[in-house]
Amino acid sequence: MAFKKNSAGQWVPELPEYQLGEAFGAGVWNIGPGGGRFAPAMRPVLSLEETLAHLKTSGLTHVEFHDTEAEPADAEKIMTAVNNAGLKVSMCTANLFKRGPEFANGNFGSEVEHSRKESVRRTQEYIRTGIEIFNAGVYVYWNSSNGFGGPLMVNYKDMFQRTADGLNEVVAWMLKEYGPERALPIAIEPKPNEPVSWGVPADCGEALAIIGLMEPEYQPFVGTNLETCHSLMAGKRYAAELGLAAAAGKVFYVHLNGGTGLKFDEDLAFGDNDFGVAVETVYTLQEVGYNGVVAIDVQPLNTDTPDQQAASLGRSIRNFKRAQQICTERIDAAKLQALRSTANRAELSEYFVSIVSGK
Ligand code: GLO
Ligand code: MG
Repeated sequence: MAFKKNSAGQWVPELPEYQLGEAFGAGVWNIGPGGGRFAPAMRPVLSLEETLAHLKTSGLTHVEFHDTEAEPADAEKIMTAVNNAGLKVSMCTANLFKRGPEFANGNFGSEVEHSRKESVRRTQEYIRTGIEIFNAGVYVYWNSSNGFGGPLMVNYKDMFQRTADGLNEVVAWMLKEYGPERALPIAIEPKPNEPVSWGVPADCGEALAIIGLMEPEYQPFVGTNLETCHSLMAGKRYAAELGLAAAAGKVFYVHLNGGTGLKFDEDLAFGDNDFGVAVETVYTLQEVGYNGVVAIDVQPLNTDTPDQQAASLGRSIRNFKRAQQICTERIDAAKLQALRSTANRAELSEYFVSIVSGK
C-alpha cells in the first residue's frame, strides 16, 4: 500500500482499513486437490477461474498469491481474473522454498551466496508485481527453508545478521524504486520448523529481533504476519504473540488457522479444534486495534469431497464470526479489565468459560 509519517516523524504503514470481520483473505493454495507425502490427491485440480469462484463463494473478499502460482509475466492477466471474480489481492509472496535447489539451503540467511542473491532477486521482482499490478496490501516473507538442520551447519550469529541484511537490501531497493509513499509493507511470517528442523525466525520475538538487526532507517518498512499454528508449534500462545507484535507496532497482517499442539503444521480451520483460542484471538485482535484483512491459511481436510474445495475456508470465516459475536455480546471489557487487575485466576477462568459456553 504505502507509508506515511506519523506525528513523531516516523514512517508507519498505511494498511488497508476495514471493520474487523469485514474483509477475509486466503491463498489460492488453500484449496485444491490435496495430497502430500502421506496422502494421494483427493480432488480435481481447478482452473484459476474456478479457484477464485470457490474463494468468493466461501466468503472471501481477498486473495493471496505466490509468484509460482501467479508468475510476474502473467500477473496482468491474473489480475483481470481477480477483478472479474470480484476479489482483491491482499498479499503476495515470493516462493523461496519449493522452486529449485537454490532454496534447499535457506534463503536470506543462507550460507550459500547464490541462495541469498536469488532470495533478494525473487523478492524484489514480486514486490514490483505487488505494487505495479496487484495493488497488494502487504508483501509476506515466510521464512520457509531459512534456518538450519543440525549441529554447526551454519554460523548462527551470521545467519541472523544475514537474514536482516537480505531484508535491508530489499527495502533499500524498494525505497529507491518507489519511495516510502508507494512502498509495500513487508511482513515476516515466522515458523519454528517444517520444512527445516530449525526455522529462523522461529517466533514473533525472533522476527522482531531480526527487524532490530536491520538498519534503523529500513526497520519501519518491515513487520510481522503471525500464524496461529506456527505459534502453537513454537510453544507460544498466539494471542500473546499478537500482543508482542502490537506493542512493537508490527502487526502488519495475520494468518489464522488451527492446530492441536506442538506437532506439525496442521493448518486446520480456524476455531475447529479449540474454539476458546478462537474467541481469545478475535478479542485480542480487537484489543490491539487490528483493522486489516483477516487472512486464513488452512488446508482442506483429506476427507473433503470435490464439492468441498473451500470448506475449511468457509468454516474458518463462520467460526471467526461466531467468535466475534460472542466477544460483542458476552465480553464486558470493563468487567474483564477489573478482573484482570485483581489477578484472580479462578475468577478470570470462570468468566472466560462462561463467555465461551454461554452458561
Ligand atoms: C507455511 C506457511 C505458508 C505461507 C505462505 C505465504 O507454513 O503458512 O503457507 O503462509 O507461503 O508466505
Ligand atoms: Mg501462513
